[in-house]
Amino acid sequence: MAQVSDKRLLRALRGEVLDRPPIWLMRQAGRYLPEYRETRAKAKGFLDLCYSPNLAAEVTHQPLRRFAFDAAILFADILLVPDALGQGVAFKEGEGPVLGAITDEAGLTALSLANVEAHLAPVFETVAKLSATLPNDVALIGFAGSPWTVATYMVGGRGSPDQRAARVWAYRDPDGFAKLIDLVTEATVLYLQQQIDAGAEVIQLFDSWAAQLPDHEFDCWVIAPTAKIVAGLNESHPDVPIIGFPRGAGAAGVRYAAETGVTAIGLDTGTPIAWARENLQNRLPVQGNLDPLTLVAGGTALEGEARRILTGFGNGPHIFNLGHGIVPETPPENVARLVDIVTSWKNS
Ligand code: 1CP
Repeated sequence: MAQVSDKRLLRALRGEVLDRPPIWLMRQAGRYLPEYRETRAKAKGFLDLCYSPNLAAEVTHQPLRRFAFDAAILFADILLVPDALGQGVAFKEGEGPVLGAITDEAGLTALSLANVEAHLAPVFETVAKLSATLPNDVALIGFAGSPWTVATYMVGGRGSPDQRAARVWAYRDPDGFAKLIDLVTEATVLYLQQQIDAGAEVIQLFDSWAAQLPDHEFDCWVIAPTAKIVAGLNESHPDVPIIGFPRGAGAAGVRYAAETGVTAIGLDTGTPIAWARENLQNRLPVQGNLDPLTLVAGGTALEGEARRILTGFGNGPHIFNLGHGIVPETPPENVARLVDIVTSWKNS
């Protein structure tokens, strides 16, 4: 039988209320660290960095050398899945990701599951390296984008403020759009199973663009595919906890928590603490939800908000994190200050 881990993140995910919550931060590796920018300059491009196990493992380690985080998150990107499906993804300097947009069912013929696992093999190698080299008390988080969020990039061809292209296709031709979602769902299950086999101890599903969907769309494109991924992973790897992050879901987060089967739910910056305590934390562990911009501001704003979250969620299972990723202009010393506040906290 698998041994029960006493790593702080895993204890919180089992529902334990701890003396202080575990802490890790979304995008804890990245452009706000000078050593990341240095490693990044050595790679040919961003994708090359993701597909080079030595470099990807190095940037995953970098924040842990500076800060006492309780977890490391694999360095990769949610858009590796469309790349592995054959869509062709490029990261242009200063512009973000660019993909050859697929806007109707005919476009799906360009995609195939056949090469997904072989294409993503370097990522599994990164996970294996991390699993062998991380400190004993640090949990290793693997991740993927959720199918809806990944599809918004596949259909739009780039990031967009309102995910218009995917939403229009989903309304115009729900059956065709469902085929795209099913394909991404299947690829994601394979991808995450192999991350776990290589040593990932926790999985996070990023649904960064889950806001703005009406009830029926939220059920079809956010809840249903997430539930399929959770069921697939539970079947092959029943002991691995899954954190779902449906950013911007608001009150629909209650249905998401009840119906997807996720172990824990990530809360964005705008989620009111008292509401989340009563509607979510009473049923499952919650993660979040410090505004990443308090980390840019620092000082009393950072300390006040961090303490408000620690106090607000201190009586139930909680993982300290941001409500969205660290932004590049964050001073690293503010991250050090935050980790200090959280790791010296004692719940009363
Ligand atoms: O040039 C660079 O160095 C690129 C910056 C960068 C980084 C550091 C990108 C491009 N991706 C990443 C890494 C990354 N992306 C991680 C690594 C682990 C960590 O957290 O430390 C993770 C988990 C992601 C996930 C990701 N990628 C998401 C979901 C989380 C979120 O922030 O909402 C999304 C939406 C992406 C797409 C993406 N990757 C990169 C860019 C510029 C974008 C587009 C964002 C947008 O549309 O606004």
